[in-house]
Amino acid sequence: MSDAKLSFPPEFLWGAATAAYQIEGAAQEDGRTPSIWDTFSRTPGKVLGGDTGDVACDHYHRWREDVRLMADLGLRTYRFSVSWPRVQPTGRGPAVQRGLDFYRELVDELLENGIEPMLTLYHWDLPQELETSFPSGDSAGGGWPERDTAHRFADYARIVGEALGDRVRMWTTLNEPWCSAFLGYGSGVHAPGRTDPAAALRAAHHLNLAHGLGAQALRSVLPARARLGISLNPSAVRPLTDSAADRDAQRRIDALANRVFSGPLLKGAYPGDLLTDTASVTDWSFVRSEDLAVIHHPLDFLGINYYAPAVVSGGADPSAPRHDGHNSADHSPWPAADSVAFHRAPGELTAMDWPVDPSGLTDLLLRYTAEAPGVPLFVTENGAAFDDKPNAAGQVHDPDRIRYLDAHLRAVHKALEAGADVRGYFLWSLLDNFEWAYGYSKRFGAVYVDYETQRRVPKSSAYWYAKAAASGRLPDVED
Ligand code: GBH
Repeated sequence: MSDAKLSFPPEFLWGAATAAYQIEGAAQEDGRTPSIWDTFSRTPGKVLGGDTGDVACDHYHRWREDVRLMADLGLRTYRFSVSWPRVQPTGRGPAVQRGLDFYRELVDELLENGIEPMLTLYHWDLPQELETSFPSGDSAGGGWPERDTAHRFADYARIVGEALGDRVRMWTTLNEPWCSAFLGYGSGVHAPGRTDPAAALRAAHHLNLAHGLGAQALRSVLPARARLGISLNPSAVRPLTDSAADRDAQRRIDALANRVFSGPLLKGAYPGDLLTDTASVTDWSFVRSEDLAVIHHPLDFLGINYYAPAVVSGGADPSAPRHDGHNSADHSPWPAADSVAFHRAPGELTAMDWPVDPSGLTDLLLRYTAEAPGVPLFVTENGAAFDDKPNAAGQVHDPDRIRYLDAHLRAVHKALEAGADVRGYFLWSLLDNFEWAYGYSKRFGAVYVDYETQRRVPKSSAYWYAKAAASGRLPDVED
């Protein structure tokens, strides 16, 4: 692997990412109310080990130290999310000044250290009240299946935009709406844990609408220099064989994973095959024709989150056990796709049992270069969990993660060479943190967190990445 060191454009932004519920803790401080993840993590059996985000990395109190860490590592950008229930408890009505001040102080500290903030408005922590109490009664519950939630999101976007628009340039509305819709309301492995395929599709549409209404609200309050995007987790989905059945399975999952978002966002329409594939589940009458123009809002950039590819085949026995990465779930996250079987892609496995295959990242960057011509791309998340442990000297050596990062940055470089306009890369994650349904059992950080003492220990991958950020070239990978 010690061929010519690959170099990246000088203005390439080297960053790291986190999300509010995964790191902040302080769940009940300064007027914050519960989000759907507080409720879900308190529901027995939903999160491994009964873990919650109550304390997490205690970032709410240690943010200065964490910014110093980023500065020491030479990061040029930091992607974080705002906790909706910290800023607008219950998701309706006036903002809590203290909540906004927390993010303002964080942003100022970043800027003072020369680190450009990228702010995500929604990384899955919906105020519980919006899930529980909902006005129209036209769906079986509240939350994202309910149209009103998209309007509540736009109000919240305006609040944060007004408060921080003078200092934050890069804004993203949603993180991975696929997960919110299909893991939250379909398979039920994420909050709020509902398992209703029709609700999942309604949620997907109302998340799209929230993005569009949120983007309009932001444009009305942000200065012209602001840049506005969304982070998707498109699936690099491949057919197991070249058979017609497997290629059709690929098409079907591509519609449910990718085109359900990119269709309205980039073309102003849902794909016809998605509507027919899912006709047994819903008639899509919740989509109003005027919604599509709202969602089809010009993006200043598109964020791609990538971890691993998927391999599918068709013609499966719908009653056979599934292997789609949600083995403990009784319910599929893929509406009307019971005939699709998921297979383990080849490659070394991470601690999540996800295969290491960087080629999917190159493929996706080139695909979205073609589908969103002229729209700059960011890799807004990429990284891996491994079984990291401090050695006797207290250091954490993680050569697997260095190899993973090196391989995926090479995949980004390959896309750059082939013409993709990739402006930056955010390592997931800055810190070990609350890994959703897996609690604290999975460590994605470049920095190790001792949850007993809250001590942060940069892993060897953090030093490797710091060298890359400083030089714009990939350092050697030693095993
Ligand atoms: C991201 O989610 C999140 O944004 C972040 O908060 C999280 O900590 C991080 O990644 C690590 O998990 O074919 O059903 O098996 C990524 C979630 C992981 C969801 C891969 C889809 C495989 C799809 N995605 N998963 S499936």
